Amino acid sequence: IMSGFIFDLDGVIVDTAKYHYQAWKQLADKIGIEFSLEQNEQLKGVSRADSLNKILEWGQKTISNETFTALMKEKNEQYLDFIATMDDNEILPDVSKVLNYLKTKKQKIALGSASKNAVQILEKVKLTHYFDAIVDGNQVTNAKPNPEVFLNAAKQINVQPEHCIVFEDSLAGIQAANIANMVSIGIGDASILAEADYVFKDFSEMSLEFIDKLINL
Ligand code: B16
Ligand code: MG
Repeated sequence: IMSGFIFDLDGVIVDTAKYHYQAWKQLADKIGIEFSLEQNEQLKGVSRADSLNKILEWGQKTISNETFTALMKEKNEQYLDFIATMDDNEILPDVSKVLNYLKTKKQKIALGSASKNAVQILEKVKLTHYFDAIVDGNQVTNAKPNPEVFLNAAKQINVQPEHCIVFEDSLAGIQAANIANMVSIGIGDASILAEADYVFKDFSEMSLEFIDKLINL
């Protein structure tokens, strides 16, 4: 029996949200827009361009296309400076344990992330070898809650969507998994992720018996 396990990256495998926040915050300060942690919450799972659009909207600012491109580049360079300092200590609790368990059970594992920096981040935290397929922001045109990223991942690991399980920390990602007809598992705050089939604070709350249940879907 085999299932496909699709992991979101930011907020599920590593906490890069804090680096996104710092990079956007610096940029927002520079262009004179206020930007709070609560607003950052709304950028989870959202693409780089859509994130900048939201920040500009919040600040009621309009800018030229050239400036928009330049600001995106500036934010990403700042973000990459943070990423450069990452190592495997930044893997979230029990992620490695779950990946190992799935490997010993010969399950298919895929990444389904909106980030264009996903490959680089997996390399930094030394988890690349677990993944049978990596689908990231470079291969997807429709952002979550559109299910494209997860359907694409399912196809690459050759598992029917009904036999795929998605781990996600963003509401948009949970909605994408539900639309794709996959089992949606929220990682994080149950009040934010209420639409998920199951919610866990993190992987340390998930038993191996529960994972066995998912394998035998
Ligand atoms: P980048 P995920 C998402 O990653 C982040 O949650 C979101 O905050 C970010 O804007 C997006 O990636 C794009 O990231 O600028 O690196 O391309 O949660 O889908 O793994
Ligand atoms: Mg995420």
